[in-house]
Amino acid sequence: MVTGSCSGGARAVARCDQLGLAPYSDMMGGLYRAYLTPAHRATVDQVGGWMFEAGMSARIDPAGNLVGHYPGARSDAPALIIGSHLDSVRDGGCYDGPLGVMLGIECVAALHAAGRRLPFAIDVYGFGDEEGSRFPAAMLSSRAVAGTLDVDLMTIADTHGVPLADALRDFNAADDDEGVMQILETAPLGIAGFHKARRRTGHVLAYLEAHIEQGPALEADGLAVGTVTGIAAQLRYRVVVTGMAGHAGTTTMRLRRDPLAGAAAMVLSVEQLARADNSDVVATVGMIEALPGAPNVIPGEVRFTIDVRSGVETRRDTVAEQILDRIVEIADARDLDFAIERIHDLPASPCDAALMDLMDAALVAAGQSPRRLVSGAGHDAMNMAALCPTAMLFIRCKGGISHNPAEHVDPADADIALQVMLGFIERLAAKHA
Ligand code: HGY
Ligand code: MN
Ligand code: MN
Repeated sequence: MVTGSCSGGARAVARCDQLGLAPYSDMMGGLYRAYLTPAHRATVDQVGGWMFEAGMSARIDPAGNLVGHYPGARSDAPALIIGSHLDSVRDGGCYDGPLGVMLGIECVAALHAAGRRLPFAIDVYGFGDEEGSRFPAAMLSSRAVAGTLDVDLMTIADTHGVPLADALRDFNAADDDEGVMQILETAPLGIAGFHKARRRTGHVLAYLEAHIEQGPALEADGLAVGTVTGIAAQLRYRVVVTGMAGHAGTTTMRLRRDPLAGAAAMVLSVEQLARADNSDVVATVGMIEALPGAPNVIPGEVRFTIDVRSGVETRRDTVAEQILDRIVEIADARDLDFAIERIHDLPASPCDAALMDLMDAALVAAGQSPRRLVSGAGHDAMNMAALCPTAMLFIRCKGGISHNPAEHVDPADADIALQVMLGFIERLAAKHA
């Protein structure tokens, strides 16, 4: 039984800290690493070097994912994929995503140091786009791997109007002579080849993702790690409300068609309807923009997003329906025009029962009390479930804080997670010996 060096978890945390600074961030004074930006490319080059040191070959796949490969005992062995994402939200924390990639690297480093070859290969994925913080649709790169992409890639552009195709071209062309190592690049196929990131079903044994909990449950129970039972279903919309721009000083209140006042009523209804459902449903307006955006101009147009989630798809859908109906009522009452576009619909994704049992056994063997919990946050695992059975391990994070620079993980908890992951891998190997 291979056990990671006690510094493996601490090294994983330290590497996440290192990636939280320039040149691995697109923003000064904080962390924002967006898909296919120079910061993302610098990160891929650096993490590719760490994969190489751990005994893997590394490549960039056609969707801009970093893939480290550790061969199995047989050349045609199926793969266990261990992964998470390298991108971040704006002004995010260092561990949401990268910690799962670094711990995957640490698992391979421990196996490589022990000269251990398994009945399966291990591919460690650093997915490029999980947060959807640059382009409108989220999780593009793990959906490409899983073969579940349902968006027209040619029409996707970021808020600066940069098409996904151009961003991918620039990312592939980036000169990585500063990189720690020459990454064996797949031929940069450009947007036409994006779908070629897809992995063949039947050749992937399972998917394992370690991730911070991003919630308070483990900390409240005094536990370092827990086994994830499944991931909540997620609907995301973009709403545009249109009224009549006007002079703030001369337009009487009676004559106004103010889309921002209307949007404010809509935003409040999102909160009210989610609360009223009195269930696990959560609904959020995370982005709002008033145009033209001047203090002395009544806005002409307002754009905002709505994110609705629940562990139970029908509950999610019921509240989403109520929200959309209320938006229609408010727009009609205020003589506003509106358009609602669904950005994505991600179904609830249960983790695999047999893999959860392996995870629990590995937890107990590592001296931890087994604890199962659902994930309200979305993860690449929800897409990989279309390709293979999935397992997730949650790691305690301070105060459950995430999507916030105050995100914090105790290196000792990361060490425990590494031991549990290695125990999971060994149990999976025993099943497939
Ligand atoms: O939105 C989420 O739950 C994830 O952080 N992308
Ligand atoms: Mn995440
Ligand atoms: Mn996140």
